[in-house]
Amino acid sequence: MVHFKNVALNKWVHEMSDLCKPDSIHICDGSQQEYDTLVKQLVDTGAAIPLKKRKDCYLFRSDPSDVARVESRTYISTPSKDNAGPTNNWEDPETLKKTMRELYAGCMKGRTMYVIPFSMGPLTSPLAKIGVEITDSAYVVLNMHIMARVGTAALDRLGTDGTFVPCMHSVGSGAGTKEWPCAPIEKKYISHFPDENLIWAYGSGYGGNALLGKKCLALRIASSMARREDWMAEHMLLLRLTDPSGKQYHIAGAFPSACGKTNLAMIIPTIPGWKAECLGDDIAWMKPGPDGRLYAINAETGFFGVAPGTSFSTNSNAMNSIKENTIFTNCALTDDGDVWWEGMDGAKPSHLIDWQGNEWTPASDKPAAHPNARFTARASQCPVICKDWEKPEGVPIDAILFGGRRAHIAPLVTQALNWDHGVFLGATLASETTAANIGAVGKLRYDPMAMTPFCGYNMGDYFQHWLNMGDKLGSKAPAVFYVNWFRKDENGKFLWPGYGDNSRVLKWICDRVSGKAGATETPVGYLPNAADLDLKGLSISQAALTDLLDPKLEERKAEMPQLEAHLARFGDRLPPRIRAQFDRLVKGLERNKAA
Ligand code: GTP
Ligand code: SPV
Ligand code: MN
Repeated sequence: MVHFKNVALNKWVHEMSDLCKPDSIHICDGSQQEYDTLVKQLVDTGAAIPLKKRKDCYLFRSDPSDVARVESRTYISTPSKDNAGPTNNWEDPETLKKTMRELYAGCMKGRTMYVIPFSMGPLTSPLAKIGVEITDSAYVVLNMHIMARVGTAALDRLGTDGTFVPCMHSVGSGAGTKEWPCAPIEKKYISHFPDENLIWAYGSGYGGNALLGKKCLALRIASSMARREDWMAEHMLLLRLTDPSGKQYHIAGAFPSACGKTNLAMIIPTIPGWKAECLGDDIAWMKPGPDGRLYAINAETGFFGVAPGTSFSTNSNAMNSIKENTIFTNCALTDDGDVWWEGMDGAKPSHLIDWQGNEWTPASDKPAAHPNARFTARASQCPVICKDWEKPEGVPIDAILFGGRRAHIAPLVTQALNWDHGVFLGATLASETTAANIGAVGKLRYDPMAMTPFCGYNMGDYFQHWLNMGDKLGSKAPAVFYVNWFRKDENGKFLWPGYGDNSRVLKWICDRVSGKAGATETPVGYLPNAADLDLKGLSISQAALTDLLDPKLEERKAEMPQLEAHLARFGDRLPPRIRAQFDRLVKGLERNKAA
C-alpha cells in the first residue's frame, strides 16, 4: 500500500482509494520516463495516435459528447447559496457530496489510480499553491505533466504538514468509448467546495473539466483564496513589451475563452522597434509587491490552446511551439501523419480523417477538426517565451486589458478614467459565446472580467474585491483598458486587421501609461483620435477607422436597460461604487444628447 509523509495527503489518498477501488495506485514523479511509459501504454490501446510528421507528438480523439468545459454541470458548493452568487450553479455541500460519493463508489475498478502532486506557480514562488490530483485518466497525467509542475519536488515542498488542494477526478462511466470513457451529461459534475479548498470532478476527461490544476484550482478555488488573502487569481494572459528606447511594460489581459489571449500573448508586432515576449496565455496570479506595485506570475507551465484558426499567418509563435512534444486533441489527421484544422495555412487537404475518426473531404459539410480542438505544449517551447517567465516574484503590471468579441458598439480601444471606472468596464464586459463551453455559440452575454465561468464566489463580492485591491494599490494601480478586435461592418467583415497589428493598440496603451499619447475624454472613457495611433504601413479605410474609434454613444444609451438588468442580478452585493459608475455613465450619455 502507498504511504505519504504528509499526514493529510496520506489520509485522503487512502480514503479515496477505499471509495473508488482502483486495481492499482501510481504516484506520479513527473519524470520523462513516466511520460514516455504512459504514452506507450496509450499508443498500445489505440487511445493515442503517434504523428509521423511531428516528433513525439500524439493525437487523441475524445468522445463526441465530451469536447469542452460544461458550465451547466459546474458547481460552486458553499453552505449558503448567496455565497456562490447568481452566476454560479449551486448545490448544498452535503447533498452534492452524497450524490458524488455514489458515483465515485467503485468507479476505478479495472483502472489505475494516478496520484499527481503538482505546484501552480514556480515552486519557490511565495504565490505558488500545491495541489494533488487523483485521476483514473493517463491522458490527464500527460497533460498535467505539460501544464503544471508535477512530481516529487511538489511533494517535497508539502513536507509532513503542509497544506494542499485535494483535486479528485474520475472520467466515470456510462458513456463514451473504451479509448475515451466518460459519463452522460446529467452525471457529469465539476464541483468546488471553496470553504474547504476542495475539488471533486466526475464524468469528463476534457480540458478544464479534468486538468484540475487549471480552471478548478488556479481560478475557481484560487479566486476564493485570493479574496481571503488579498491577491487576485485571474483569467489573463501576460505579456512583456519593450519599446524602441528599451523601456519595458508588462500587460495582463482578460478575454473570455477563445477570444484571443493566446494570440495576443505571442504577438509579433508589425510596428518597427517594438518587441513582445510571452509570459503566459491563460491564468495570472497577482499580488502587491514590496514596492506597492501589482506583481503577476503565470500559474501554469504550458499552453492548452485553441487549434482552429492557429496558423503561421495568425500566430507563428504558437505554430513553432507545437512542432514537437505536443499533445493534440480532436484535430483532424492527414494522410501523411500530421494534424490539420480549419484556418491552417495553405490549401485544404483533399482527404483527412476527421476528429471523430471518419473519412473527410472538402465536400464534407462538417468541420474536420472540432471547433474546440486543442494543443497542449510546454511554455518553454515558445520561441518568444520571456526569460523572466518563471521569476518567483513575478513581473510588475503596468496595464490591465479587458476585451471580448463584440461585433458592434465596443470601440477598438478605450482607457478607463480611473480604477473604479476600470472595474466597471471589467464588470460590464460582454462577449459572444464560443465553442470552449458546451452550449450555444455566438450569443452575447455579460462576462465580467472574463471570469463568469471561473469565479469561485459571489461575483458582487468579487467586484468589491477588485475595488479593495485598487484602494490598496492607490496611485501604483495599473491603468485599465478595454479592447475589441472583433468589430464588424454591415457585411459581417472584421473592421480591424487584428493579430500583429494589435501592436498598434498596445503601443498607444504603453504611451498612455507613460503619458506620451493623446486621447479624448468621452462618457465611456478616453478614446484615441486617429492621429494618436501609429498606423504607418497599415492599409485601412478612413471610414473603417472612424467607425472603430466611434464611442457609439447613442447605441450605448439604447443598451443601458440591459446593462442595468445585468448589474441588478447582484442585488445588494453590487458595490455602491459600481452603481455610482453606472449612474455617472447614464448622466454622461444624457449630457451628450443635450450638447
Ligand atoms: P482559452 O484558451 O479558451 O481561454 O482562449 P484564448 O483567449 O487563449 O483564445 P485564443 O487566443 O486561442 O483565441 C482564438 C480565436 O480568436 C481564434 O478564432 C482566432 O482567430 C481569434 N483571434 C485572436 N486574435 C484575433 C484578432 O486580433 N482578430 C480577430 N478577428 N480574431 C482573433
Ligand atoms: C477556457 O475555456 O478558457 C480554456 C480551456 O482555457 S479549458 O482548460 O478547457 O477550460
Ligand atoms: Mn481559458
